[in-house]
Amino acid sequence: MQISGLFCLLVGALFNVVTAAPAPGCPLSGSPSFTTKNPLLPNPFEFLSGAPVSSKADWSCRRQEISTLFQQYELGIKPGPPDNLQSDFQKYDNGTGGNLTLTISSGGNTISWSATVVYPNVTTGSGPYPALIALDSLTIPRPDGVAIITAFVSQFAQQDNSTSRGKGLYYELFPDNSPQAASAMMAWSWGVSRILDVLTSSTDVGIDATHVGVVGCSRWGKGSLVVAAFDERLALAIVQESGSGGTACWRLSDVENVSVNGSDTVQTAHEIVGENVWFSQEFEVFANETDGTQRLPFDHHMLAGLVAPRGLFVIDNLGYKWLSPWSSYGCMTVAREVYKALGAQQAFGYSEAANHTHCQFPVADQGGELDTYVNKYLLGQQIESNVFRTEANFTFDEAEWIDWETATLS
Ligand code: MCU
Repeated sequence: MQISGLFCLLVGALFNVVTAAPAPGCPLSGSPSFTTKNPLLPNPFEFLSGAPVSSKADWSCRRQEISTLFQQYELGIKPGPPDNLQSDFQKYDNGTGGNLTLTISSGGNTISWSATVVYPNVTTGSGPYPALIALDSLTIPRPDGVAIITAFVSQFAQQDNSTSRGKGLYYELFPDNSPQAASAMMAWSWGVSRILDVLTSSTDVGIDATHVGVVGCSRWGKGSLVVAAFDERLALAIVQESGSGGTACWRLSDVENVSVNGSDTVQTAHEIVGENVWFSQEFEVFANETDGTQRLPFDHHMLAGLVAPRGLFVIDNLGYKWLSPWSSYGCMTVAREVYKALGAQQAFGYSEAANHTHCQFPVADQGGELDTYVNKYLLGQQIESNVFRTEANFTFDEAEWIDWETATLS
């Protein structure tokens, strides 16, 4: 078999994968109040029941509550591990990487999904290497010392337009078209979790499963945030130019948006659910109602909060109004409060650069910052990481958008 001009070894490794046990459950502490509209960004440090979140143990439960809420009302439900998962790694015979095939069965259905692995250019040693999982393609410079695993997520759950609902390998495995069925991004998250199952159960792929990150730009940037939010085994998320539905907050994007001749200047929840299938059908209830997102018991500062205290580096671009640069900066300013509460402020980096072409990473401006997060969270270097900046001339006054205080969790 020939792949990209490289010959595979005839004998690969075929093995059964032991999947992670589901996390112990913390039931929802109460019911969201969908009758009240809250134009401010909801309090991450208060349970639905109204009880305060005052310790790291509380946060662990609140984190699960927030995860459940996102699944129920925005992204669709992420199923547990499959009935059976087998993996086959065919190493290229020149040693530069290989092809990883997952055979996944659930409820009598079986699919096969492949990812490519490219090892770093190193002259000594043979791994295991830290790795970045790139969603569909890599849109940052390939970092030194890090393997790149390309996960072909658009094949796993399609995202061409609004007719892509329920199309792709994931839906052959889980043919569910209920309003709370996994959206494309939640399906990607499930698929990437299966790659992590393989990396954590076997050394054959040559990857250090404790130092794996995820990266994507634009729609794949939204995906990168979702993937990291819903799998705590990922050590780092690099979220590039994700815009609304990613690092922007729905409420703030509605405020930033100005309608010109009936068209949005900033992407809103209302626009996004008509454009594509990144979110669940359930979310359309909120997105299609005027100020409906103000009824949600969360916003995307809390999605980013699910990644805490792990590494998160958000890269933005001021060149596209559509990507809601003020909303993203403001939303991430508030998300940082979760990192602060956990004593992990350095794990969260934010950099918003001046106008450049979408997804063309400006190395001269942001390359050093990117290296810092990769070096620290994938290569294990003990260094300072204190990036939080925008090159915009706007300001964001946090006090206008929150009516709660940051907890100190110990
Ligand atoms: C920034 O991500 C999206 C955006 O949400 C869409 O409205 C636009 O059509 O496509 C962007 C994208 O993924 O560009 C590659």
